[in-house]
Amino acid sequence: MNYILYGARRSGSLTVELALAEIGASCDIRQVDLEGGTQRDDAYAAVNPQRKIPTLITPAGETLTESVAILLTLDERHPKARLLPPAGSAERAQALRWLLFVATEIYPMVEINDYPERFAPNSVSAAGVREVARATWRERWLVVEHNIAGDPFLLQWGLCLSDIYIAVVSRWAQQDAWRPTHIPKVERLTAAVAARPALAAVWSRHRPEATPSRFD
Ligand SMILES: N[C@@H](CCC(=O)N[C@@H](CS)C(=O)NCC(=O)O)C(=O)O
Repeated sequence: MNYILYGARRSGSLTVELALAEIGASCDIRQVDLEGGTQRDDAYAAVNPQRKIPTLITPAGETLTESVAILLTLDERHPKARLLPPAGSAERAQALRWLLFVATEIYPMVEINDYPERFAPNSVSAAGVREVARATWRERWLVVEHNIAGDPFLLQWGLCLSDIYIAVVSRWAQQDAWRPTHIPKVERLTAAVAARPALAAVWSRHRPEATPSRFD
């Protein structure tokens, strides 16, 4: 049986799809219509109680949620793919440090950007809440930018899961005009992820051109 990935174009499920491509594992994609809000349906909540994507069903039938948990599980189960530096190494510690920074400090801003009304009490404007999220977003990406130690990847060690995560998440929140001048290392890293032979086909399926969606 293949992996089954619940996801949507350009969304967080792309991190998992890219990791599976790097592993060389095939997966069946089940599209979730974020624009139509089907992730909120009870049928999908039975798959992922948080009503978000990604969700990965393993060949053994286990349900995995939370993008970082999924990626770390894939690394454990496919050691030959070298998705992270070796356990116990200084490089792995840095890879985990920045993977978790993006997952916990930056990724949550995108929910505020995409759905500001969820975070705006009655008297507060949703547009104002979104602006705060975008300012925080930019500030935190600068922290990542200044800690990219490799060229083009995060670490001199070479591509790891943190690069895939940085490439996918950095495209969001409508910051296309800001990124090239402020976070050029993130841009170079993303271009290298997109051009990697094992990943290029998946990347260009999600981002064939610059057609923005509400979730970019
Ligand atoms: N902590 C979760 C966050 C997942 C997440 O926010 N996914 C977004 C798509 S990138 C989503 O499903 N949004 C739909 C919603 O919030 O209704 C993870 O890392 O998997």
